[in-house]
Amino acid sequence: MNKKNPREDHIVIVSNRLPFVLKKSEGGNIEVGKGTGGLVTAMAPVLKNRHGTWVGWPGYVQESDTDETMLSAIQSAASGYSVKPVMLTTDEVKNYYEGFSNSILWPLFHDSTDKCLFFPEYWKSYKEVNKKFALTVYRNADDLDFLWVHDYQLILVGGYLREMDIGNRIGFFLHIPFPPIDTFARCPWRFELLSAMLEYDVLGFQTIQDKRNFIGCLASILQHAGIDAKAEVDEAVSELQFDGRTVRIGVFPISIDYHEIILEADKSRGYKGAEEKCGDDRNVNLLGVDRLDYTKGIVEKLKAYQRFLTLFPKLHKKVHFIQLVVPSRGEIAAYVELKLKIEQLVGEINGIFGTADWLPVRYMFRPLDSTELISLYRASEIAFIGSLKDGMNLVAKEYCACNIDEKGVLILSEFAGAAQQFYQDAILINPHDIEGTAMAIYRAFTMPLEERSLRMRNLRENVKNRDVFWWLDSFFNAAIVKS
Ligand code: ADQ
Repeated sequence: MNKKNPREDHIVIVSNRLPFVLKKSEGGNIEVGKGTGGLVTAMAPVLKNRHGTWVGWPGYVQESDTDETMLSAIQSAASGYSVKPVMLTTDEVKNYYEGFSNSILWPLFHDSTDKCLFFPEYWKSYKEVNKKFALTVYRNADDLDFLWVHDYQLILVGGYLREMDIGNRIGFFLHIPFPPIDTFARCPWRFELLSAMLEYDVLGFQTIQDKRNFIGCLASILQHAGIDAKAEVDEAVSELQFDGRTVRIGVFPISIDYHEIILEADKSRGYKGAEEKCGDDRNVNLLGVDRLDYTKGIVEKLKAYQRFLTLFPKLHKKVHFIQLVVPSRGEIAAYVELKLKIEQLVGEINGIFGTADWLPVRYMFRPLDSTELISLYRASEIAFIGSLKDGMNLVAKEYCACNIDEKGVLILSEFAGAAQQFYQDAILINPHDIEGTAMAIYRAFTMPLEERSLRMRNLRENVKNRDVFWWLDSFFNAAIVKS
């Protein structure tokens, strides 16, 4: 039976992390910082606009049941909505978060099965923590709230809510790609994960390819188990019948708060970026902004840049590659190794090509505040995005929005979800093709101003027309039952 339509001005968002991080300093003081990452960037303006409740983990391990100071700091960090923290123990962080979420689902969904550690204790903890999140939602939701669960860490929450017999409509949005059957089928818990996804009323994916992969997996895995779960891929929002309910499956490419970011970008007009000259006389900042992650292709970008410097010695000193990396998942071995590899390559490139007055790569490993980040977007003539696999990639959208002068160039991996939206106006690259990517940097560098402006104007128009509120409305429209 389909549930009552939710009110649109009150949402319960359920995500692994709350949109800020709390830490206890050595002196015992509580520090509240802004969370980073794409989900927070996208969802923070949504709750500011619609109000509601955010259920999530505040990012620290609970020391005692009565950590009241921490709990009140959590609530005061949120403005315009209420916060319901889900506390995790050290074991849960290890097994549910670092384990099942980030050492099974993350690599599995990003074509990196060599990094998957299919440990049963991870699965056990994943189930327990998902149940914990569901219980927090159950205790805090009103009848007409729309319950909106986010991302791969919480796939089972919808199913647990159904077991608790909750009457609300429940949606799920997957921020990362959904893998093809050959990859997904390797997961020992494939059947449980897929069936759990069908417990939602509406399922959202970033791209048509993700939706196609999901429907392909349903057809293969569930139908082999004797469950009829057929859906057409080509419908804008496909429907399938499962357990007496209708499940809607749609594609909703996530976006940014375009108007908010251009207001900020406008303020940073005074920032002196690289000088604008013509042809080979230009001085150009090539900018990379990524979370530390092997899926972002940072190593491949550095190799391509190294190749570019080898191929075009005349352009030395004219190009400055600024690579920002925001720390992420530092407890997981693959991320520690990646950081070392990046630092080694940066050192190698600067050692080989650098001079007393030119550092070919400027590397920063820290989160930047939004003013600094936006200034860098504005001051960079080329954005360089080389994801090996990426759900969407909001950096591409942020860069275009901030490019108020409309002279910048977007180099974008064809394996980022954003490429399906920007393929006509970005320079698309295959990040595995180091030679081709080096040539793409050259092409961006030498692109005539007229062509750059035309492409960037189109890109910005695209982001403006499909901002985060457009995304929200599209998802909501699919969630509502039309009588
Ligand atoms: P992420 O993998 O985190 O998101 P992305 O979409 O690029 O990837 O978002 C990164 C966010 O972090 C951006 O808003 C960016 O501004 C910010 N950021 C990056 N480096 C930073 C730095 N040094 N300092 C400050 N901020 C920094 C996941 C999926 C994506 C999907 C989003 C949203 O992996 O594919 O686009 O969710 O659905």
